Amino acid sequence: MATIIKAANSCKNIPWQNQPEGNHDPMWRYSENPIINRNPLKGVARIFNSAVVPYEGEFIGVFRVESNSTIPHLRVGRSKNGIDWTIEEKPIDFWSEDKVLWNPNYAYDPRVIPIEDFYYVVWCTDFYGPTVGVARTKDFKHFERIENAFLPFNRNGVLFPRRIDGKYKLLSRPSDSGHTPFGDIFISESMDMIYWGKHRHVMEKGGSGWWQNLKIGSGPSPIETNEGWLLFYHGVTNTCNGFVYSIGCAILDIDEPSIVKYRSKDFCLTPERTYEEVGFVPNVVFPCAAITDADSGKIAIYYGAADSYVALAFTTIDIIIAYLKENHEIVGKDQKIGK
Ligand code: BMA
Repeated sequence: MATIIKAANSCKNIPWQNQPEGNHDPMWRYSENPIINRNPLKGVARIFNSAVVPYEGEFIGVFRVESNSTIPHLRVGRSKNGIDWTIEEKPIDFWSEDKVLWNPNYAYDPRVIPIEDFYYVVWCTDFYGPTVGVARTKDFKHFERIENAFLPFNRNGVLFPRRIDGKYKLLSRPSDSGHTPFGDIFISESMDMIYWGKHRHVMEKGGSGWWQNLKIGSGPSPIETNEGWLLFYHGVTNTCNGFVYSIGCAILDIDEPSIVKYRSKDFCLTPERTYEEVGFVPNVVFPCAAITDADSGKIAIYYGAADSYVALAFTTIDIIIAYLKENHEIVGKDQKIGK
């Protein structure tokens, strides 16, 4: 049975390059990477780990920006083709429900997820240490911040693009307050995006390979397919030279996503290009967004490279699912509802 991406996720003008001749990798890079270079704006040192969605026939995104202070904040960016970006001059202002400015002290690793009438932004925010911040917008001009999803410390909050059994679902990776040397992916649910509970374990670090033996964290919002939810995630290993971040993928059960159906034994993409291996933090590929075209099965993945650049990689639903099934392994209790 061919794998089908659900039709809701159709972007006809998805940024795209065919798989290069002779390339048999599960993902291939855009030949003109990185798409956002260093010092892209006055006073901005780096933009990376950013989230992009199709919007009104073009593209819009929330970008992780580090100005010369090196404190990360979020800005809106716009693009006609998903490749050439204009980033706003100012950080996003977040407003509370009662219209008071409620800006985070720092903000990083955003994901943007359209659900029903809103685009939700989830990011790592400061709340006496890192946790998952949540806001929503309709027009990318006014952002209403709602309650933080969790107590500290937590990161890599990623919403599913629709309710499951009537509930919003949020993946996260409980952590410590620093450069966490551990971490599994968990899932929580909510009726209202405010109160989160019924927490379950989804996936643990580890496996037979080393690339994901230290910690793992969700990447883009899961993609709905007839096989289940396709989740791209980052897997981290520790080396003499520090952490190395690679990209892996998994399929989660469509109705009970705490159950992992398939999980890649080997990475899909690992730092190999200079812009991934050399930068503010070397050896990092960190996916935050995926755009899909249901008709053609094309998938474009936006990832941060070396905490310095935004880069783009491609795959198709057939190629990634074939890779996943050939390279599948069960780790620990991944196939159980993680109670
Ligand atoms: C993680 C996050 C990411 C970053 C990665 C590598 O803890 O902070 O934003 O890309 O470390 O530095």
